[in-house]
Amino acid sequence: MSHLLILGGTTEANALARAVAEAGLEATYSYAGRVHNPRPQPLPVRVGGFGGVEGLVRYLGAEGITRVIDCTHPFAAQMSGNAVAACAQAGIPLAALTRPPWRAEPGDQWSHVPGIAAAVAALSGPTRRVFLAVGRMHLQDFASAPQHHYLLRLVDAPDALPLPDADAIISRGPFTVAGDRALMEQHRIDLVVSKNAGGHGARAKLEAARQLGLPVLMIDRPELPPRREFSTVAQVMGWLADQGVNLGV
Ligand code: 3Y8
Ligand code: NAP
Repeated sequence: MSHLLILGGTTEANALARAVAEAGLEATYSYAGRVHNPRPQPLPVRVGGFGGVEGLVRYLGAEGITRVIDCTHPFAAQMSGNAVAACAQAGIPLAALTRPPWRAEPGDQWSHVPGIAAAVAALSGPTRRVFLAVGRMHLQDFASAPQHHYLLRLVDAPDALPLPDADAIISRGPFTVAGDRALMEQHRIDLVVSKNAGGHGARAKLEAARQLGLPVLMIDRPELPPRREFSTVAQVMGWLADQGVNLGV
């Protein structure tokens, strides 16, 4: 009997959850519990950390998990590293469903930085009007560049902001080019800061920046340990079928 664990939190995870539910497979969708109202899923959902690698190994055994599909965001490096270590320890097959990084296209004005700290360092110059579309968890890092006016986009309303001059938009995406272009014009943005998330859900701001002729500070994704990787739901479903998971219902 198979029981899949989907490490979720992305558009791709949601697409896989739909395919797995339609195939009638036993599966659990896992959220970290980062936001107040995560999107509902067509599968049983669990919310919260596992308790590191050991906690995940215990969970895999206790729940009789037979395969893990890591569909977490490319910047969720700790979860992905834990999944590689725990599945190796538990002898459970692991596959990642991930999306290729965005690549600059003609007309783009990107400069790449290797991480959040380098992005903050790149903001050491005179006051800019910055669209800081990297979420909530790393806002504190940007407090060392308080001279800028920041436009923030957050999933949940913040209690307090660590930045003295900031406007916060509460919106969870996926976003549209027209919406992001209007937002950036309305706020007279002159620089966009983005994680290289890949996928479609947050690409709109990059297209809007190109249309507006704005520079983008692109934060490259962290290194992940080697693991089996797929880029489409169909490839994951094919892997499950090859592993003898009965997809017929
Ligand atoms: C809790 C689960 C869907 C999936 C929606 C995708 C698309 C929109 C792009 C911008 C960038 C950002 C942020 C973003 C994107 C999708 C996808 C994606 C970026 C939800 C979700 C959870 C989270 C967590 C949240 C982080 C934050 C990051 C906002 C659900 C909506 C900025 C990453 O307040 C917080 O603590 C938020 C934390 C991790 C990064 C950060 O550092 O703050 N995502 N995002 C997941 C959990 O609990 O396990 O409710 O759906 C999922 C989505 N976020 O189809 O609806 O798949 O990439 N999420 C980044 O890429 O820079 C927004 O604003 O342009
Ligand atoms: P992270 O830094 O890699 O993980 C930190 C810890 O959070 C993990 O060690 C684990 O706790 C817990 N965790 C993370 N993802 C989990 C999941 N899907 N289910 C159960 N526990 C999880 O992760 P993150 O960057 O905070 O991302 C958290 C969630 O938000 C993930 O679902 C991710 O897909 C989603 N997300 C993140 C981003 C982003 O920019 N980082 C963007 C979009 C969506 P334990 O060690 O206790 O097990």
